[in-house]
Amino acid sequence: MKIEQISLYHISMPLVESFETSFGVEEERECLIVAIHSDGGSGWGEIPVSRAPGYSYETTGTAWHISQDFIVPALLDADIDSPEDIRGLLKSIKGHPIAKAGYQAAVWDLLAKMNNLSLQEMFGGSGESVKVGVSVGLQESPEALVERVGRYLEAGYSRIKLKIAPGRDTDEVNAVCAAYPDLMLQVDANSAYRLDSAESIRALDEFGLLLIEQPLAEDDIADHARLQPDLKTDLCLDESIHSPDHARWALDIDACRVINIKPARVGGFSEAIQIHDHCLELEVPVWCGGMLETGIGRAGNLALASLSNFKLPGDISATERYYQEDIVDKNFVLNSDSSIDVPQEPGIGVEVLEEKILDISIRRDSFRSEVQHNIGFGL
Ligand code: OSB
Ligand code: MG
Repeated sequence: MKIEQISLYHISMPLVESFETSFGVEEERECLIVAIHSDGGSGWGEIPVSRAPGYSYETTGTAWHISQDFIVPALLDADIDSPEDIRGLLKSIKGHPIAKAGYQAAVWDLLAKMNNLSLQEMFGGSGESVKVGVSVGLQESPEALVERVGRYLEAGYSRIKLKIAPGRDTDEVNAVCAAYPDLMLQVDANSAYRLDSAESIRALDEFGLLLIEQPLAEDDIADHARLQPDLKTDLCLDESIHSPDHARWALDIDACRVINIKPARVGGFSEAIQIHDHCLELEVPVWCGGMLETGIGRAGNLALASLSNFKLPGDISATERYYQEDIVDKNFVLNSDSSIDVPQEPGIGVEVLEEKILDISIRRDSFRSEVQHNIGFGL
């Protein structure tokens, strides 16, 4: 299959409510959407970056640059038989795993559709639905947080993740635990603490949390390895894991006992499956994280989360938790057992609403290779 054309869209979607974390507040979700066109059809992928480099150094700006100047030229006119080929073609481009993952995702979608298989079948997953939870942003006060959590429980979520930050941690967790003692609860610090200022992380050890996600810096697997032995609670790494190698290194030095797999953060679904398989072998549970993806990215995350070692509920919530209107034809809805159905149609399993994408595009471009046909150069 030859890659004939690549379309790139920078879109902006209003979130149903603002999402505050230790690195900032988001009201509008900006990301890039990729379409890869070949004679066999089109495949769609998402690059779930943000406008600002709060969670990752990759932003809509860096992803556009690395796409336009390096990724797209490397892929146009390439002959592709498998998503692995994309990895080979992009090997010489350093870093930028989230950008690369969008192209790999589009190729997975395209190849799956050509083979009439769902992504779940392509990945080797199983089951009709996957267990999910919800990630709750920082709130004004512990009381407001208890109220917000209560509404998510009413909506049917059985696992709650609280965002924490220095000074907005123990009182908040205490209040939620007092209000809902049997809740499956975990917290996510998004790298906001340092080893020498992690007293509240140690204090959180008394609450019987499912896990504590990324308390220390992204580039500090070593200090996570110092912290983990002092805690009963499992540490889980998110930002620190950018590749299968990072997962292996982190587990080699016992920096965590759980891994949050976000296929985009680790460079693509192939890398995500590799990490899953490595963890399965070591009996380390994994779960599927999220980055406020649109329906395009979330469809793939659902398929991935149906692999057997995704033992904990994913951050893959219903469409209405994120967006009033999505860019795919179906909304993901929460089932009564706190699960969401895995799409079963070919490829990502949902139809992309291209008109809608055009409506909300801030910038778009379409690339074709300019092949210099042999026309004799005028001789
Ligand atoms: O750290 O897991 C995170 C959202 C954007 C970037 C990073 C994170 C998150 C979330 C929300 O926690 C997950 C989701 O529901 O998509
Ligand atoms: Mg996280």
